[in-house]
Amino acid sequence: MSLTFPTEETIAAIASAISPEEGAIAIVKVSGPLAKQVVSSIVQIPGNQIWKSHSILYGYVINLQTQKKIDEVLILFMEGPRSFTGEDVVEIHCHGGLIVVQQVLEQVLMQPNTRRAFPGEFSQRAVLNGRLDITQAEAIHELISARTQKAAQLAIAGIDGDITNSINEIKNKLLDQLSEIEARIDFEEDLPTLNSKILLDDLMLIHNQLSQLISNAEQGCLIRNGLKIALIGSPNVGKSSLLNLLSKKEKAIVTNLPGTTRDLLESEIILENIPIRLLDTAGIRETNDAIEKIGVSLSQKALLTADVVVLIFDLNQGWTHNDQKLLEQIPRETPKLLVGNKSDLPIKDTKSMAEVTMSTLTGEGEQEVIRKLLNICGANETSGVEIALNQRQLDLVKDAAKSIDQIKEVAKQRLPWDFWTIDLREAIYKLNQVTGEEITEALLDRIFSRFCIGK
Ligand SMILES: Nc1nc2c(ncn2[C@@H]2O[C@H](COP(=O)(O)OP(=O)(O)OP(=O)(O)O)[C@@H](O)[C@H]2O)c(=O)[nH]1
Ligand SMILES: [Mg+2]
Repeated sequence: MSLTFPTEETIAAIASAISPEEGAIAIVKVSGPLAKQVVSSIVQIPGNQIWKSHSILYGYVINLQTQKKIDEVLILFMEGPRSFTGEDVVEIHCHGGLIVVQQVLEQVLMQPNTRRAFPGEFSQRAVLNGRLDITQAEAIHELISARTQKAAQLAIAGIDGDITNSINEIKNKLLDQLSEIEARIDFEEDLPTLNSKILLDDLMLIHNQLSQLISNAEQGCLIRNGLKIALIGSPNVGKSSLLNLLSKKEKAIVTNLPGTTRDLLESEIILENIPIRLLDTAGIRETNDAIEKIGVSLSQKALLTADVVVLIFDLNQGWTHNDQKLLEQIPRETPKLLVGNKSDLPIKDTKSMAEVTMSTLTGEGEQEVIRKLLNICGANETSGVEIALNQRQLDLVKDAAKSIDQIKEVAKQRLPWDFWTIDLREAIYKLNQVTGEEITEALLDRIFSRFCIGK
């Protein structure tokens, strides 16, 4: 990477989660040329301990104004370039909770030429100093936000460099093709002619590889971000019962009174590696009850904004006018599943609307509901996904695939070789952006600003 970046400033931030009464240990991370100097001026280190890279010192952080001890700490010094950022890094391991760690950070920030780190700035410096490539830094961010084991596994593959490796493998094939073609442009007489059909076939094989990455990324997106599924229906059909059944706990109040649920209630479950936020909603009906009205309007909103809507109705009552009205409110593009509940009771509706029937009381049909649900979410093949691009990477790979696809047209029209190289170059350029080989400072800022502080 040819970027230069002002890293003469020393930065600091809390690198661990901050939570009241929790976290026995917290970490304040300091990185930059003054890291060691800054930390040594706010700590007292008893005995004959010496500052040595990759070893630990024991001591106290001192409030320099009052000369009082703030905390008993361990200090880990990592001399650059053998550190996460590639710069001198000092970690102060202090006690957790809310107060002490903030005080330690404050003391650090009071030192001259030291400032609070921007979100993602440690990772950004790691990339700029060549310690990580950009896909690895993005994978660290994803590892921390992983909500399922599978999401964590995908992130680790990214940290290992699997994304960069697979992109580079494809890019190198394109570079080979590009150089073959360019040689023909420059020295046509001296070289055997190129067979455009074979070349195009090869390029389409590369296109298939990109398509595979794209479809894996779509699965990966499900694994990482999960889905919001709203349970919608008339009052008393068993929405809360279904939420309880799927989340395996008595989360929602269930009674035989229509209008029991008034608030939105959320439960997170994991199905086939996918984190799913299940929303139980108030039964939707005309009502004069002021509280229920608010609940109904929240339900309407959930119906419009969910990734997937499960419309539940009561088989014992049959498909009602109200159910039909609800069905018509579900946005056309939202995947939906019509579940007929209470199959243990006499079924009134002979010409059932149900895509699947179940009883939340006996559990009958539950597996079928889950199977159908996963199916409409497009989540049946997540286990085969080994690497998954994030949205930024995916957009670029889609662009690259599009450029290669355009070469088909160039070949069909029998345009000169120069035209092939335009699209090939564009595809290579996009792939270089994925791995960060061709990336602007502004773009880099944008990527890292999505990270949280201390990363
Ligand atoms: N027989 C039978 N009863 C059920 C079944 N599922 C739910 N019920 C009963 O139906 C009643 C309503 O269930 P809830 O889960 O509270 O229904 P809801 O759709 O959340 O109702 P509201 O929150 O009022 O909109 C309760 O008495 C449940 O025990 C079922 O599969 N079979
Ligand atoms: Mg309910």
